[in-house]
Amino acid sequence: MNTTLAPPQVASYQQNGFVAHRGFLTTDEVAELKAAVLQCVAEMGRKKVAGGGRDMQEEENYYDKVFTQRLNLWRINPIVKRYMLNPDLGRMLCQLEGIDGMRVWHDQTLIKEPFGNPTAWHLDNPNWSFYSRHSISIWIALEEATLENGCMWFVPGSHKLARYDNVGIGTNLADLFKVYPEMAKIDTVSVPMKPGDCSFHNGLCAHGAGANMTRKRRMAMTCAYMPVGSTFNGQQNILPDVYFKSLHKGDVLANDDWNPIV
Ligand SMILES: O=C(O)CCC(=O)C(=O)O
Ligand SMILES: [Fe+2]
Repeated sequence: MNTTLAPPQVASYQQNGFVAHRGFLTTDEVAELKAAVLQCVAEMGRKKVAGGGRDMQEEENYYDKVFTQRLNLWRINPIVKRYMLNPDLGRMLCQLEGIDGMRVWHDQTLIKEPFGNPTAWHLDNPNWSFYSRHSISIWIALEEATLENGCMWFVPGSHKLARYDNVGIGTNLADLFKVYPEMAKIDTVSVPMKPGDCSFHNGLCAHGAGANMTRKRRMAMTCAYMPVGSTFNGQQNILPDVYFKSLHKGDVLANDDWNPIV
């Protein structure tokens, strides 16, 4: 695991809201993490959230054909946990966001299957149970991500324009730009990746991915992180029902079992 960021990478992240980090995992690490993720996917069947999260099932709708999405694998697999909760990764996240501590929000594998739908432009953080200008995700390519099979695209600087208005990930690629027309005036940037490369993106940076026009899947492992001290905003997202019902708006989300510090 190459957890050293060059100062220009940090500066670029803060300016653009995303940055690529090539060669994050070695070939052996990619093989280990990929096998663990595929094992989890096989165990979970159509269940989307592992380890006691909100009950969500995969269906046959448009969104479920954007990718095979399985969340919180870290809760059922020690190998996934070792990677996603790695303290050196935690230090990188804090360095990028310029803050002192991060908790896991949720991990997710996103497998854009052959001929999978595009991932509409969206913001991540407005979907989650806390609002923060310092939430961050890592997106690790476990297989090659290309322009043909749906690599990630970003709108540089959009994290500075975004509010917490939530348009979700719908079927129209560009619905986000109805809410933020100023973002549609910025040139977008694609980030094709080799296996083991990763990118980081801020939870308010606009991003999406193209369709998979190929007969091979595009497999990624991602994890989202929440700044220590973040407070509950009233949204359930993937929180377990019992925990969700126990929360009041404004409570600090500090459950070390559900959202451990990295
Ligand atoms: O993999 C994709 O197509 C989208 C990924 C994404 O939206 C994310 O990691 O936040
Ligand atoms: Fe996203």
